[in-house]
Amino acid sequence: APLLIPILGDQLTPGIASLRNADPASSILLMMEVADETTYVRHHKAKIAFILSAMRHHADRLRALGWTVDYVKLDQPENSGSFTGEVARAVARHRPSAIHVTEGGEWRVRAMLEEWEGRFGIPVTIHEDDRFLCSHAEFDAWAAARQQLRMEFFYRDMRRRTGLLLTEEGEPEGGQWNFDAENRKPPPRRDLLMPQPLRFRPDPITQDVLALVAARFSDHIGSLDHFHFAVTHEDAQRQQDHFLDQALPRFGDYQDAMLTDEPFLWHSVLSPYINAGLLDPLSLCRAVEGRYRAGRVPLNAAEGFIRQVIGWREYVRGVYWHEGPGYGRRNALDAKRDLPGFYWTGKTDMHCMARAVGQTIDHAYAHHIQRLMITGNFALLAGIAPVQVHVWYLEVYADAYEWVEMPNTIGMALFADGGLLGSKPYAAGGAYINRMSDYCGRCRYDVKQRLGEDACPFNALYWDFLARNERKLARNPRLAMPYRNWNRMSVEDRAALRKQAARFLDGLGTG
Ligand code: FAD
Ligand code: DLZ
Ligand code: SF4
Repeated sequence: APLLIPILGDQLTPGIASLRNADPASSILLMMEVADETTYVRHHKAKIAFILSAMRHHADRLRALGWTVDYVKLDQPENSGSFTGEVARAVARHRPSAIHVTEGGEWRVRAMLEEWEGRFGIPVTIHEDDRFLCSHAEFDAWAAARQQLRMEFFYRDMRRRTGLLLTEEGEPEGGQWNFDAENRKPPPRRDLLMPQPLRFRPDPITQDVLALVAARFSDHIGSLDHFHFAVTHEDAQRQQDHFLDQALPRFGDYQDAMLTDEPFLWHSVLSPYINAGLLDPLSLCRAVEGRYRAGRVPLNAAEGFIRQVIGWREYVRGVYWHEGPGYGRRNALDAKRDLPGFYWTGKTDMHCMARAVGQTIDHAYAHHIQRLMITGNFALLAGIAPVQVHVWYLEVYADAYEWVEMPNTIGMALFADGGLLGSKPYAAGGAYINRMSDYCGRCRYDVKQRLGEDACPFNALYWDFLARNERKLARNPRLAMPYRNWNRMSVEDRAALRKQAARFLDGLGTG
């Protein structure tokens, strides 16, 4: 009897753990397009199209490598609509002796896989996903040894472990672990020489998927008109090389910058490929280091990029699994407001929000500072219920899987975990947005005003956020200065700001 090996939609890596010791002659690989996965949240159309097309291309690649792949398409009439239902049908079809599978990327899927052995009555081996540098046990051991889980210390361990950007003596290149202070330049003026990610023309497989998604998920957010993703390993690799040549040299300088009409700037736009398994994160980091060693990119760019991947990416995954399935329900600041309707349409006269949401609808992409300091910051200041914000981020980005999205949203953007992930909330008024973008110059609001019809909403919201959460946040040493400024204001000024915020918040529609 054969071995049955289900390959999930974000496991599109030929060397995935469950395949490593398997024999192509006696194994059947199962790939499943299922309704449950396309609708457990209402994913952006382009996200669904990317995953399904990448799955179909990957199945062809696996066949070319000699594997037998049993592939279930979404619109097959017998399709049961769930992983467990499809594995049940495959068990009946192939009568396997055992199942091998690589662990899923979220608690929901983990629970399903753990139930299979009892349900099907054959041995089920769940392999750890070793495409990550840090195993569950290693992260737990790291976390157990300390009071606070700070990314910076975790990151240094990952640098030591990989040897990335270390001198021969084992010291950090450039004498410093972290060059973040050199990664905060405001944006330059927009010009035609700014790099753009490659755009890949849909082949017949992708065209089929685009038609399927357009017909079946017409009520999901997002446009398919701008679909540009790579859906094969080769094309993802092309985008990686393009990034290394064109954008990486200035990635460091402009990591936090935002420009109207430049959705991508010097970012890599590689996260969908890394997360689905089309690109290997460690090889990517070694290539980045190679560019630095060859004198082709400055240290602040190479270090900044590598920190995001072996630092932040590994760290948020560790936190997700370490904190357990209840992490997504945390709400340390007791935020209860409904998500405003313009998160779905981009229709708001706040230009920064309209642009960040608008490009999200068009491309299923926004870069980190847009996610954190525009849409995230607004949700934080306005006190939007964390679960609603989490579902939004999980739906709208092509790179979104719970293990990476949830800690970024619940922890980093919303401070809903009470400071486990970040030492203070990333709250900012209009001045920050104005410094890091060209948005405010095109906005109907005046970023310099705090009160009145034309005042930038972020300003009153910022002070209202501090006031509303004074009991919970005033003792945070990193907020001492803003609270001092707040308490220095006159009683009348404070009341006027709170009234301004209340009026704005009362006018937010949901939808
Ligand atoms: P670049 O700026 O080019 O960065 C390079 C790579 O570093 C990324 O491809 C990514 O793999 C990694 N990276 C950078 N920052 C982070 C981070 N904070 N956490 C994990 N990896 C990181 N990233 C996701 O991959 N999926 C998500 O669902 C997701 N949701 C987010 C939600 C919020 C509220 C916030 C604030 C951030 C979120 N991020 C998420 C992190 C980050 O914004 C994206 O990884 C990044 O914008 C992807 O674009 P890029 O590939 O151009 O990244
Ligand atoms: C996100 C997603 C979508 C939209 N569709 C599928 C699918 O049809 N089949 C599949 O195997 N996986 C899909 N995924 C990814 C899964 O929801 C899930 O996040 C991962 O498989 C868990 O590791
Ligand atoms: Fe955003 Fe305020 Fe600037 Fe308008 S003025 S773009 S609302 S920060």
